[in-house]
Order: sequence, then structure tokens, then C-alpha cells
Amino acid sequence: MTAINEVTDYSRDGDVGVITLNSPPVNALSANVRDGLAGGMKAALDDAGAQSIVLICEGRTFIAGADITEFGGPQKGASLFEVQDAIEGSTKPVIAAIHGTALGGGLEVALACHYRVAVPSARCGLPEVNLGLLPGAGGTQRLPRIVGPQKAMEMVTSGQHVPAKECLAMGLVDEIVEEGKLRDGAVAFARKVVAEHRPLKKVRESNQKVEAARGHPEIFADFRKANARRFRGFLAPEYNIRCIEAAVNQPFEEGLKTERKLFGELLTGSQSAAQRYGFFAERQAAKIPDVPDDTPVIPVNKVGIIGAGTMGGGIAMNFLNIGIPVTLVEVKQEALDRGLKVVRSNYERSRTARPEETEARMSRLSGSLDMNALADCDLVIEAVFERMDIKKDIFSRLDAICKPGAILATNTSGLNVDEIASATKRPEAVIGLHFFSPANVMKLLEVVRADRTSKEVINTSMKLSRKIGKIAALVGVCPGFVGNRILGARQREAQKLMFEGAMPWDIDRVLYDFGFPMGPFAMSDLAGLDIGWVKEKSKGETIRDVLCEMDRRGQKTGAGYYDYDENRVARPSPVTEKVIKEFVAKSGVNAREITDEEILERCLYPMVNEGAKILEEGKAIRASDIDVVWQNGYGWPVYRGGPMWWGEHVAGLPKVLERMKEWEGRMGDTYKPAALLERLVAEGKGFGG
Ligand code: T1G
Repeated sequence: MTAINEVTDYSRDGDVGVITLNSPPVNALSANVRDGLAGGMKAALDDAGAQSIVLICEGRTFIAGADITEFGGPQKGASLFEVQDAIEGSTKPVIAAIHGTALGGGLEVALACHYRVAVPSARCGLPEVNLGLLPGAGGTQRLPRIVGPQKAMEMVTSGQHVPAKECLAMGLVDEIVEEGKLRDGAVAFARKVVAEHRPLKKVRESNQKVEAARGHPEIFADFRKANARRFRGFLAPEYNIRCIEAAVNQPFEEGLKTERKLFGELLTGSQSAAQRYGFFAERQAAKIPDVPDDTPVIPVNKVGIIGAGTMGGGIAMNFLNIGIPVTLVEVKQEALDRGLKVVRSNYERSRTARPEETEARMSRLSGSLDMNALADCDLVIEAVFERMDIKKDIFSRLDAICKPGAILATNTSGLNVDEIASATKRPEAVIGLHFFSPANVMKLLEVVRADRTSKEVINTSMKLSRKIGKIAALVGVCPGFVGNRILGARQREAQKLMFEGAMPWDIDRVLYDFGFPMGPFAMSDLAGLDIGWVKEKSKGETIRDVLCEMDRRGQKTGAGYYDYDENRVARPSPVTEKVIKEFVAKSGVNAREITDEEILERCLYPMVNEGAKILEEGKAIRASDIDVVWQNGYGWPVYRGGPMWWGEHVAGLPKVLERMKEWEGRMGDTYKPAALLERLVAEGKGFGG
């Protein structure tokens, strides 16, 4: 065995040369790995005893892409194109041996090889679109030549990781070898290629599938139309489609040039910068500075949930999905029956669970009217009404019932977890696990650390959240935690702007065009304007009161802020406009013209400011955690990074501060700039330091 460099070695297995990469954690195509590949190819081609070459990786996965940390930095080492040309131009067959995930540049390296083999558990994909990019090393030109333009478009615009079995069916891999025996399987396959004199298959030369699509521009038009809603606001999906079009309409080398040009445009754009930031922010959020990764984890093999309502049922599904039995506790039989029935219908409606899986999961779900049924649970999650007295009563009873070492969690969306913990003699076991509705779908989990929560309970909760497929962010105890607290700042401004002359549909349009899935007023109409509204007590004190008194309670009554047609399509309402104008006039406020720019600034800058307050109070570890919360729980468009990233890199903190001060002067200390914001601007720094 020859060490090519610190991450690559070359060895021979009989008459097969083997290039082995070993660059943890995911063999990303760093300069070292590229140099290793170039050196390994040279060694194999110079090795007269090697008749074929296998490229394989140590560790958890085959190459999982270009090294994202190198983007934007100076180009070092061999270029990826040189490496690919050496592989594709090799006079000896080169076989990629795939395990784990061959992604992005990793799959592009494999596509430059003459053959690919994989173990059954392997997956392949070109997920660059999730980073606001496109496959920039020939992937958009080689993939459609193997799987056809339609499938290629689906893969590069979804970023899906395609299982090996499907890759074999599509011709993306040539053979599935035995799990755990990848090297042997690949070497045997390489020998077969030589023994059967199989050609040095260059994907770039297989034009049949792209030529067949030539003269059928409807393929692309239909695809764009079918996905317009999903791609709204994103640049990368469209750029990916253009590259596949180039693969169909241009010769390979020309297509490569188109790909490189479009790749360069995306790489230097703000959308990709935001999405790359998001990639690392998600992984950073899992790291708690004072809770080392090796802090003991409490085994969670049985979960109890109190409250079988919408949240309780959705939460239960997360654990049932990963094989953990759940007991749902309710106070009344019909509420329990209803809760269990909803879980079953959720599974039956969902496309993710096959009937036998639904039965398996439902068999792990039990119900009880007796909280004592939770005595041997490792984790109990309370998901009942947001009333402190009810929660404290439940926690004091759980304290008496649950075994030592059990985690007692509350799903409150903003109540004081320290106070809830004070109802027990084991506050170190109490934590907030704030799921978002629908809890079996929404990715975000706010893990709320109370003053006395132990590090074991925190580490267990963070690790468990990953197991149930959630993106967790650790937050501190304060009203509304991180997500709802910042939402409060935006909602407050939206209401105030309406009071100053802006119409709800103008405010919604500005936020929708910014990239939010829906504006605050359309959201209120969807949820129902009468949440928390009491008819008997209503005195028309707010615009919402007046609308509710007029039975305009939202989509469910066909009218709220908007009017809705029979297909629930919203239209600005002359009735609401009249209500607002009369209300504003009656309150003596001089309504004024408000520009879209002011609406955007007024809705978003206070969010940045509130985020800064959260950071200075230590209620979030880092600004990127706040962005992870807003991207995964509140619809902040990922191509805009998050309120903190956007505030710093797009709006600019000096501008945010200037406006906050201007508004403080004009409208009072609700707009008082956070001390952290003042300091960072004074020091010319950002939230990342
Ligand atoms: N570059 C640099 N670091 C990476 C990386 C990458 N491509 N992928 C993962 N990491 C780090 C990650 O930050 C974390 O670090 C550790 O590896 C484990 O990751 C030219 C332009 C492979 C499915 O988009 O999807 O190729 O936090 O926690 O859950 O066309 O990582 O431990 O310090 O996510 O097991 C295209 C990105 C790049 C794949 C593994 N490739 N990675 O998931 O572990 S662009 C991707 C993933 C490109 C070319 C273009 C996942 C994974 P740390 P992890 P995991």
C-alpha cells in the first residue's frame, strides 16, 4: 500500500488497483482529497500490474460532495475537472464503489468513472439545490444522459437521495454488491469488466436519451409549470432546469460551459450564501457549548404523553415512527378515543406509511385514563391546555408517579418552564419540548432549558430530537421562547401598520413577496380570528373584535380580513377596508400612505432587534440558532438565511439600528434598540462576532 497523501492511499488487490480515500467526516472533496484522487489515478495508471481501478472510501460514506467550507475561498490543489478528466480518460476501467451517500461532487466523480457499484443501503443524489447551487462538475450534463432529462430534473431540483435499488433500475449504478462486502464486490466487478472486455463507458458519449428529448421543449415547460409553486422565490431550481435543457440542446462540452456559467452566478449570489449558512447553522444548533457530546444520555424506550389532542397525537407519532411505544393519557374516554382515532387516520391518510407499517405503529400505541400508567416511562411529555395551574398540577402528580430518572417534559409554547418545574422535587428532570403543529410534520423542536435542567436531560433531548427527525434548537425560558417571542414583534408591527393606514392585504403581499408562505392576516383567517375571542365580553375594542362581531371569523365563515370565494380563494375585502378606516378615524389616528419598503422594514427590523435581545439575555446560544428556529418553524425563506443573517448581511445592522432609533423617537421605547445591536454596530461587528 502506498500513501498518496494523508487522506488517500493506493494499493493493489491482485490485478486491481484500489484508490482508498479516508477524509472524515464525509470524504468531502477538499483540496487534499482532490490531490489524493489525482495522485491515486497516476499511481494506478503507472502500475503495470493493475488492469482496472476501484475508487472506494473509508468511513461512513462515499464522497458526499465538494467541501462546502472551501466555497468562496482560493482554489487550492488539483481542480475537480482535472481529476474527472484523469478518471474518464483512463485507459484502464475505473469503478466507483459506493456506500453511504454519493452526493453532489461525489456522484459527479462517480459519473466520470466508467462503472459504478453500490451496496444496498447506499444512496445517490445531486442535492446542490439545497445549497442554492447546481451540480457544477458535469452532473447536469452526465446525469440526464443516464436517467433521462425528466428524472434528472426531478433529482437536481429536489436534491433527493435515491436508494441504490432505484439507482440500479435507472442505470445510475451497474451492480448492487453484498452489504458489508463492498471492496470485494467492487474488485470482483472490476475483474469481470476486464475479463469480458467491456468498453470504457464514458457517460459523456451516451447521447441517446438527451437526443430523444431534443425537439420536445414541452418537457421543460410542463416541469416548470408543475413546480412553479414549490420553486417560488428560489433561483437555483430554474438554473438547474436550464442546465438540463443545455444537456438536451447542446453538445456535451458546450453544455458544460453553460453549467459552469450558471454555477458561477449562483455561487456568488446571496441566495446560496444564505442556504450554505443554513446548512452549517442546522449542524451548529446541535452543539451545546457546556454540554459535551459525550454527556451521558438517558435511554428512552417508553414514552408517555398527557393530552390526546392535536398536539399530543402528532407528538406520539414521532416516537411510534421510530419504534418507541407510547401511552396516551386523557381525562375522558371519548377524548382518548378521539385522540387514538386521529392518530390512525393520520397514518392512513399519509403517503409515508404502508398499511402494515400503520398497524405496526398503532400496535405500539396505547391509551389510558390513569396517569399511573406512565410510572415506568423514560420520558413523559405534557401537551394540555396552556394554563399554568393545570400544568403545575400535572407535574406535581407526575413527580409522585414517574420512576427516578424519568424526563418530565412540557410542550408549552411559551409558559414559564421554571415555574412548572417548581411543582416537582426533581426540577433537574424537567425540560420544555416545544413541538410545532402538525407535530408529526413540522421539523422544528424548541428544546427549552430551564434553570435546573440537568445536562443529561438536555443532551438526551437534543439527541432524541435528531432520532425523531427534528431539527432542535436549545432555547432559554422567557415569554414565547425564541420563535413566538420574535413572532410577537412582527405581529405587533403588522397590527400597528394597519392602524396607521396600511391594509392587511398590502402587508401580507409584502411579506409573501419576501418569501413567507403566507402573511399574518391570511394566517389569522386560516387559524380563525375567534381564537381566544369571547363573544359575550367583546366590545369592539380592536379591529379583530369588530370583524368577529360581524361574524367574519376567517376562512371558516367565508370572510375575515379577506373575503373568500367557494374555493377559499382570498380577495381584499371592501367590508374590512371600511371597518379599518372607520376604526382608525374613530381613534383619531391620521391614516397615511405607507410604502412597501416601510412595511417590510417595520415588520422585519424589530424581529432582528428582538433576536439581539434574546442573545444578550442568553436565551439562545447563537444567532444562527434563532435563524434555524425561524427557517424550520415559522416559514422564513431559506434563501434569505433567517432574521439574524438577513439583518446582518442584507439589511445591514447599522440600517436596522438607525431605523429602530428613528421609530423609538417617533413611537416610543417599544422600539428601543437592543444593547447588543448598539454595541455590534459601534464595533462594526456582526452577530457571528
Ligand atoms: N462539505 C463540508 N462539510 C460537510 C459536508 C460537505 N459537503 N457534508 C457534511 N459535512 C460535515 C457537516 O458539517 C458535519 O460537520 C459533518 O460533516 C457530518 O455531517 C461541485 C457544488 C452527507 C447526508 O450537499 O447532506 O458538491 O458538524 O451532521 O446527518 O457539484 O452531511 O460534525 O463539524 O450532516 O450523517 C453537495 C451535504 C455539496 C451534501 C451526512 N453535497 N451533506 O449526514 O451528518 S456541493 C451536499 C449532507 C457540491 C459540486 C457541488 C449530510 C450527509 P460537523 P452531518 P449526517
